[in-house]
Amino acid sequence: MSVLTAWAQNPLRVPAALTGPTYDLTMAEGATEILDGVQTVSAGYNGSILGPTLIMSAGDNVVLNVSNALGEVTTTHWHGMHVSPDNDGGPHSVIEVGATWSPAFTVRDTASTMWYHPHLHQTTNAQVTRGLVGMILVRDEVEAEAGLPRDYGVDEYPLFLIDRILDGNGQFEVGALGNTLLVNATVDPYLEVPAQMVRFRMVTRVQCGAGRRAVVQSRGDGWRTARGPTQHDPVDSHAG
Ligand SMILES: [Cu+2]
Repeated sequence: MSVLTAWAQNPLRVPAALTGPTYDLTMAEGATEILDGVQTVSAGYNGSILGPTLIMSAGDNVVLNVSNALGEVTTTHWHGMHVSPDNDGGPHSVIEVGATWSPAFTVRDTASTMWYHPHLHQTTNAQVTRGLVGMILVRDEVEAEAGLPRDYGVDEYPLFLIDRILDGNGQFEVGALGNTLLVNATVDPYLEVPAQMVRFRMVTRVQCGAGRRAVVQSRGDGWRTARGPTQHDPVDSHAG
């Protein structure tokens, strides 16, 4: 139909959703076909790459059981969440090999888009690079009444827009500037969506938008923008 259609070849990976109050996550290594016919050593929560989207509601009392089957020590940090230091999974909350860490807390955040990832000194970058990232969506009554799409996987999708270095053998390499743009660990992705407003929850570390589409941003770093939703000019996505 268009240049974009010819360019986008792979169905977007859409992480499964988990709802609470108990969330079971197992971190493990795996292999993922990112480039055609190549198995890339990767790691994920409950799968070979990425992690399920954790859907929470403000005020929920949640328990997260994080099991470490990675074969190396790690942590899991709830990036952006308002939780006590004991529960936030920073470098001090080490999960030993084979152990399970079970923080429990009340969700104090209002509606927001956040993410989770390992946060251990020295190894954060390597573990995140292999794919250990997942999204957290907090819902509340204000968001429910805002009329935004909120049917996860139907008209609401998480998008991790992250560049990665893939070496000559198609393996992840830790580094600052990637040579491959991945959306949910998918190269050249496409997504079939219903003919209506669709809501993308984005976590990105690259300058990028969603193809040639106008982007309406209603949150910045997990929070509502001060002036309400802002209309951005259409932007192109580029690899690297
Ligand atoms: Cu973080």
